[in-house]
This record gives sequence, C-alpha cells and structure tokens, in this order.
Amino acid sequence: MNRIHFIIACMCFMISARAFEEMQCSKYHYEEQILSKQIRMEIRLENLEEKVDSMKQQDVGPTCDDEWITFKSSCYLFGRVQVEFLEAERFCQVYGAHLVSINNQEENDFITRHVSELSAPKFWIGMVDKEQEGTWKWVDTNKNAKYFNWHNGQPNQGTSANCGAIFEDFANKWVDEPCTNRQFRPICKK
Ligand SMILES: [Ca+2]
Repeated sequence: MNRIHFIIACMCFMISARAFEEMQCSKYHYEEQILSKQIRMEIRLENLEEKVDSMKQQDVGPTCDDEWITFKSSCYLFGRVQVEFLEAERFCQVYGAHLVSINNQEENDFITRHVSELSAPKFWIGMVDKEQEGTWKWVDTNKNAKYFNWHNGQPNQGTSANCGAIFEDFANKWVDEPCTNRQFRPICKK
C-alpha cells in the first residue's frame, strides 16, 4: 500500500466511524425520547388515577333537572304556585318527588337559606299529623319525624291544623297550618 492508498483507507475508516457514531447517537436520542415520553405518560396516568380516587371519595351528589337544586344526595324544587297541601304534594308527585322532608339541621339550614332568598314568604313542607294529633309524619316515607325546627309556641292549632309549613313571619321556622290553606307553595324533594 502506497502512501496515497493509506491516506484514503484512513479517511474511509474515519468517515465510516463517524457515520456509525452518528447512527448510534441518533438511536440513543430516539430511545431517550421514547423513555421520556413513557415517563410523562406514567405521571399523567398517576395524576388521573389520583383524580378519579378523589372524585370517588367526594359526595358529588346526583345530577338534578333544570330549576332543581342539588343538596347532598337529593334534588329540591321551590314551587311558584300557591296551593293547598294536597295539591302541593300532587305537584311534586308529577316530578316523581314528594313534599320535602327535612331530616337534620344541615338540611334545614339549606332550605331556610333558599326560602330567605325568595320573595315568597310561605311554603309547605311534607309533614302531617292527620292520623294522630301531635304525631308528625313525613309524607315521603310515612315515618315519624325525629328532627323538628318549630317556632316557639308551635304547633298550636291542634286538630284544625295538620300540615307543616315554613312561614317568613315566624323567622322561617316551622308552623302548623290548616291543610286547605291556599297561601303556601310547595318545596319538592327527590
Ligand atoms: Ca294538628
């Protein structure tokens, strides 16, 4: 091999070494990109799993129809028409609901808050003492009421008033009313 052949051979070797190096480099770069993408996907998956767990733990409640308001696991509708008690209950039944039962302070606070915001002062709640005077039952379950929020001195009309209501004049606390009074609006719950 003369000198020129040797130089050409060296140059060829250097060029192929460089090409091999570039090929290897490109391969490593590609693998690095794939790995990086995989890590990002795994992080996103972990975040999504955490979000799903967190949503499962929350009480997200039901999806209520338009104009109905969600609170805890129920939907509530504040009616606009003044009707007697039985008509109010029928109005709610049209929507697959009943006049509202109020089972604890938290639920009562929710109802009171909404009643206070409306300009209507009088609402029926789904409570009656028709069967036995003084024993109040909820119409949705037909079970005896255990939680009460009577205004002081209420109920006070005996057998002439067997339906429960919320009345602005009594600080939006509960009163007993004659069931045929047509000045009250329904609050429905389902
Ligand atoms: Ca009564």
